[in-house]
Amino acid sequence: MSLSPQQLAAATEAIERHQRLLVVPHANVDPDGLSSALACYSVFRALGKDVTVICPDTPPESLKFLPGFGELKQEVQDQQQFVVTISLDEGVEVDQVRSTIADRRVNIIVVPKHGVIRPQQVTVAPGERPYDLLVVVDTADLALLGSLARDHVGLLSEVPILNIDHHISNTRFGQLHLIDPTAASATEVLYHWFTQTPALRDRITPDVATLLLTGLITDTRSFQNPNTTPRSLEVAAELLDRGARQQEIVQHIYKTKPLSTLKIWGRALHGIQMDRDARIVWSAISKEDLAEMEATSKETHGILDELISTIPDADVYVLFTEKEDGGLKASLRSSPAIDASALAGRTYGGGGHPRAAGFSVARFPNFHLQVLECIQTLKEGMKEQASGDVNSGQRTVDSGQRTVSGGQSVVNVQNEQPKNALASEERKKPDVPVKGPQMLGGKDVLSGLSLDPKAAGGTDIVRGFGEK
Ligand SMILES: [Mn+2]
Repeated sequence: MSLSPQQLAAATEAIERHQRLLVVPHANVDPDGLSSALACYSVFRALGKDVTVICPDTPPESLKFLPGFGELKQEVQDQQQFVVTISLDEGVEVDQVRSTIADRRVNIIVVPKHGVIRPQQVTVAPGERPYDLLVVVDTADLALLGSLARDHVGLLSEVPILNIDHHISNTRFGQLHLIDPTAASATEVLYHWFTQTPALRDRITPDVATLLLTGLITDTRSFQNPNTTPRSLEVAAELLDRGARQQEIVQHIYKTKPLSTLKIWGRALHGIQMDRDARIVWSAISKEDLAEMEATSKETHGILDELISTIPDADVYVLFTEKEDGGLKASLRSSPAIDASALAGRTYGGGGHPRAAGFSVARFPNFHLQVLECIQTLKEGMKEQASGDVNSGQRTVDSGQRTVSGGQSVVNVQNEQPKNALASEERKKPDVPVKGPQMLGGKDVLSGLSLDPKAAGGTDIVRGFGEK
């Protein structure tokens, strides 16, 4: 599915008709979301619009190189405006306007030069909102805007929304849609729109091209993911032609990782466990690991994709992270054999997408024991799915230890949007390239990672944890 000329024209017309634009990506922003937002910022500004671009969280340091990064605001200014209007009679001029606030009363004092102002000439009405159009990018569901969605319900419901996305799971919120699930990134959708529209085509400066290419490179993992289409490669080539600075992107995204991130990745890779019979691979990062490596739980982002590409011979991949403020976050990826979203939902009330999902556990006495319990539960869930017995085994929450925080899991889900792997699934391609062990020279994959294969063999799990 691609975008119709009518959809593109409607989006362009919306931009032309409105003046005060607010551009937002999803919370837990990723490079595609941020690049899309900044590309919109740049292009709409060039059209003479007043544009505010929001990054709902602290933007990652690694993305500081993105053109326009300094323009990002974190807070939406959306205070109510209340307007008192006085319609003046012919010939009446105003000499002074003053206001006082006292005893919880606001008094507006209008002194006419001559003539009279009568009460019936006064009207009151809510003023205009600071924004007249919202452009939401790379966001499958409004809830994924996080605090912005919670704190600005009025804004989201009253101001028209242009929804630009490439997730097949997009809920089609808003009044105008540019949603193309066959696009590898939100920036690819933007590229299509901009190049098909004469008024926007010339606005693709080398800076904008760099932004668009950043989203494309990161959402395809440098064109490694199966969501990479001939079209994405063409778009990349055209962006290079338009002056996109590919080396700058690669340098900043892939070749500059803080030491803390490398250390925490090392810890996660070293701690890989695998149950060969159950075909599940996992690793766990505790609060102590994070503190020791001076890393944050956000730095574990990306480890799972690394796990999948290095250990292809499993059905479920899980990364458990103990969060700084307590609680556990589990991120799941799966082969086509397992529906990760159903698995996360049935076991721990989480959710996500068929191939990428997540869940949270709010409280537990011991992180590592909780991880083992989760693995056991997930294995049971996998068995149920394999046997097609999807209606039994709904887990009951025992003794209140395990509570799933709704808000947290919503945020997780965005994290777990596969880089549009879903769109490729539509095209009936396998998401994870089927690589047999022979591709690793017939050697045990785990020994290839210089891990003790015994400790990772599934039987020695507890001992593995006991060492920590
Ligand atoms: Mn994206």
